[in-house]
Amino acid sequence: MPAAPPRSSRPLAVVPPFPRVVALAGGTGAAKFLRGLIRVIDPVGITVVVNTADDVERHGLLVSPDIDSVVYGLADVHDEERGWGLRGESWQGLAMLELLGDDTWFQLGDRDLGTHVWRTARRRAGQSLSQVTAAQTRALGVAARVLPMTDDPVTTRVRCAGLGELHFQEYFVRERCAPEIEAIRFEGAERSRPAPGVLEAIAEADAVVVCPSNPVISIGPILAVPGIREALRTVPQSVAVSPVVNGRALKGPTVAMLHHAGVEAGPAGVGSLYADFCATMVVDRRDVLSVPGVEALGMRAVLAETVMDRLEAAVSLAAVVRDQLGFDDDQAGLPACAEGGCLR
Ligand code: FO1
Repeated sequence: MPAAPPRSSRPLAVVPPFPRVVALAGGTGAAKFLRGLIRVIDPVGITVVVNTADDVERHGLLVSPDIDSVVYGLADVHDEERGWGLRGESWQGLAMLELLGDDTWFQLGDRDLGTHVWRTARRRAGQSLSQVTAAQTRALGVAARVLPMTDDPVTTRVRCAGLGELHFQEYFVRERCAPEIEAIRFEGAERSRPAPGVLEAIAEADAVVVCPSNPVISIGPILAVPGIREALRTVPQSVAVSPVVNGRALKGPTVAMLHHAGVEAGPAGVGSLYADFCATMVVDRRDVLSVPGVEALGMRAVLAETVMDRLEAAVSLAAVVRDQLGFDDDQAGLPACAEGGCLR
């Protein structure tokens, strides 16, 4: 009898029937875009790595605004019009806090307060932010994986003319982005470690997608966590969506922040912050004149409608991104009805 062939000690590679995508995300713009992405690419293969440098403690509660925007968006309970928090909110808790004399410039709705009470109890009982976030996504029926960029404390501090150094939320919400910015730093970033699963997800990813978030204060802190930027350079496919349209951001201080970072407040300026790990930039169709500037960075520029005023617009934009990554409908792992036909 011939001898049996030697058995390989290497496990068979199992290729999942959907693309593995890592999305880098801030708050409002990312939440809108991701609602589209999960309708054109199977959410089971999507890992969202979220900025946590905006996290803040209010009234003794731990608030993670960008994680909540992403999770609420994916769970379809986000208030799209306001850009943060939950739809159908009431504000009785905040009114009571005000009556009791607390500062209430950072508005927390009653249902949203439930999230922060729940998160704070678990964190104070010793669970990490990534453990709590995993439980949050499970409870809200979110199929995509949502990971904080780190479980370590990282805080964006903004030094403002005449006011000294402010917490990001003091600059953004309390001062309404009015003060002149002198300096921005991500306190704790250099000592932070990527949260469990972040580097593994990047190493296994077929593609990285940079959501249309503020490149300086939303994506910047993620890239400042040691190891993440280097890992992203090894991912085969990459697309970023420009958050700037016609020289303006749809929400927030993106333009002021880009000026502060010393780059042009347009797609080429955004691209210059990503060019070392990102091959393609989706540029708004109104910014056609910025295409040569993006291409001069060695990136491919693709024109599309990037304003997501309706869910259908987010789905169309996400489909452009999916096509640029080279995944067709079948490879995206979704049933034929998913794109366009099954919008909730
Ligand atoms: N943004 C505001 O402009 N005003 C607020 O009062 C406010 C409260 C708030 C509460 C919970 C939460 O998750 C987000 C909240 N945001 C508020 C948004 C948040 O400040 C920013 O969108 C992000 O930090 C930037 O991505």
